[in-house]
Amino acid sequence: MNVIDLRSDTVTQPTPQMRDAMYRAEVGDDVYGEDPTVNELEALGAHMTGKEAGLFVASGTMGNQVAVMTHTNRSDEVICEAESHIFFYEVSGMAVLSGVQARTLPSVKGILSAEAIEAAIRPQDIHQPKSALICLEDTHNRAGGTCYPLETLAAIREVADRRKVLVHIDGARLFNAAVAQGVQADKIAQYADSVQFCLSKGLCAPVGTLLVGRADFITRARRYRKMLGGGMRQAGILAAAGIVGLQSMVERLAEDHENARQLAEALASAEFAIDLSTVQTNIVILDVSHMGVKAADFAAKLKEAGILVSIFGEYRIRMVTHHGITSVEIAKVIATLHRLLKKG
Ligand code: TLP
Repeated sequence: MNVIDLRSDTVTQPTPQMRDAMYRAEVGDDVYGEDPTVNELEALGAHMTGKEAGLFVASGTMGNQVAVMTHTNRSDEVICEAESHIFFYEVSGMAVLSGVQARTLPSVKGILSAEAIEAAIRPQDIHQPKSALICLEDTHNRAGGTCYPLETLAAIREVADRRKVLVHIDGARLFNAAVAQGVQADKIAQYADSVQFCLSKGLCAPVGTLLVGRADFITRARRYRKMLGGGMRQAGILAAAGIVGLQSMVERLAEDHENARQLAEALASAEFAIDLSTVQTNIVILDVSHMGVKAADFAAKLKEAGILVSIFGEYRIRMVTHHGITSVEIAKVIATLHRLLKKG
């Protein structure tokens, strides 16, 4: 049986063009700054996001944590959304590695408003932590791949500047947001002091993330990457695939969005509980509570039918479209879900 893997876009395989580029990559010792392919990738990522410099790190988690380490001091507070990856899925990294406290805010579909953020910024008071950093997630994973409207980002930037707080964007899926909004990534990144974006998700590279920002920020971040053991040597082998990802895999993300939309619309019309307004990119979140089953049991039934999904809560299932999923697979998933719905 051919398995249809909708657990995540992290399961994507490097393309033949990537494998070829990896095979041919010119490499050097990146801790000495001598890997030409890593240098090229960092410059390309910085250019595409309108930032001065870039840093190739092992993962999105490392990109987020190095950013927090670089932007904050011990005892600071970081404002983030209540279900953001940086708070929800990074093993309390910011508390452990940076010695900071998270101030989590509820949101509407993953999107924080400038007003809510401003209300959470602390006054100067010897008893209170300093609000040092705002972390936004674009697209927002647990909210179903939602994008920050550019005007919301602009309003948040205005608050951040006025209240002297920095902004980091967890853009693990930054290019999904850019493609969905019909803009270049720099139009989003312009509102942040730093952005991390993953090469290993929809862009299909096997490993890696770029952290981008001002040159002095990246110089300091490079030391924290080293501290975490993330100074890699002939990493150009990996960076080569990232370059191919950035150069040739961005526009095609629209296909993944189209497939997610088709899937979501077909399921919504069959009375599955889906909030179509959140299906803006490549993620579909399905609520199975009204079917009288738990997400784990429903996922097990899907697995028997050859479809893998992620469990995102007691009654929530996540399906992610990506390069390995064509409209043919989407049609099969729709048919299987219809069958399961009828069986109850
Ligand atoms: N997300 C993974 C899981 O960890 C949930 C996934 O399958 O979606 N920020 C965001 C918004 C993410 O979605 C992820 C990965 C990360 C950061 C971390 O990236 P990695 O896995 O490279 O550390």
